[in-house]
Amino acid sequence: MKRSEFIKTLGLGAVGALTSNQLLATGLPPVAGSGAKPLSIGTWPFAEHTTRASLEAMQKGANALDAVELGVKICEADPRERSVGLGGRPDRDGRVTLDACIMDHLGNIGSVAACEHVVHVSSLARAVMERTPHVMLVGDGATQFAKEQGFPLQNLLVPDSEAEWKKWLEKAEYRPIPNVENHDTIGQLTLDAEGRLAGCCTTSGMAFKMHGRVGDSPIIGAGLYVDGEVGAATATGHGEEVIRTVGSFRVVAAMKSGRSPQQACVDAVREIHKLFVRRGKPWADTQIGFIAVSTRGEVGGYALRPGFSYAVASADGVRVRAAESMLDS
Ligand code: SD4
Repeated sequence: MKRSEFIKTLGLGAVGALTSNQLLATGLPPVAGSGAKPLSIGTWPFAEHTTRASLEAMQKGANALDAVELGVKICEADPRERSVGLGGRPDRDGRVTLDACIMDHLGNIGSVAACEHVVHVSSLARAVMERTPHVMLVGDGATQFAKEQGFPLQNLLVPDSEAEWKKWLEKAEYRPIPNVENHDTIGQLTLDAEGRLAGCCTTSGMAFKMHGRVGDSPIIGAGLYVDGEVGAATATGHGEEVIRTVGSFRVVAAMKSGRSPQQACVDAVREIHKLFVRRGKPWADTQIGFIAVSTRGEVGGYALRPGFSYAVASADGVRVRAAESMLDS
């Protein structure tokens, strides 16, 4: 099935299928004086489709939060995307555990980590944000909450991912692969017509990780950060390194002190590299990428090594850009 057909089966690509109430039920006050056009930016080439869907939704009046959730859900539901949602690669015990978080421009946050059996962990993270007094639920507690909230529970391990895991088991040396080949976490940021920002990050994390391992993606400040007065950032790649440096917060903090989104992403990658050097750790197999957007709609993206790309969807069209990198290979 072609991706466009797949999106249609989800009923997500056709934004027109959403009721105007769904699109306009923002519940969020607009930011006064903003003239920003809707824009969305997301990690990796598959974000071409998800950012387009988010942009179209915002062009029809959706707010940034609804639009970002709508976009990443396309990726979560696609079994061909092997690092996100349904079809995600399992941990070393063969269990698919997902991480996700979501944040709006007011500082509302929700997150789930090491969550099993739920495809749309982005929506579950949003439910944590909107329907609990907490900001993060993990493991069985997250799945239990999903059940209580009426989320369907299902097996997320698809045959291709299972076969890959079984092949990996033949050698069974415990070396989870950070990112060079097994990438594809989706981190997406949206800026709506009213100047509101939102972001969401969702992943099955590092392939063949230890059961219970949590990466940066569900951790606010690490995998995602949104400051409604400044900008937003999200990360992909070797989560342990992004957590160590509080990566996405670092990017937004740099933007707050006057750096452009591009400069701020560069700074964050350099800092990670500096800590590798300082700790005497090898970085040959690792990859880290950041993307960022300012409230003015400027965007940036940068990676440790070549191969990272991101999509930008705006009134100018939808484009996948190869990110510049610190290293040559
Ligand atoms: C993690 N940052 O779990 C995620 C993995 C990732 O692209 O981004 N892959 O560490």
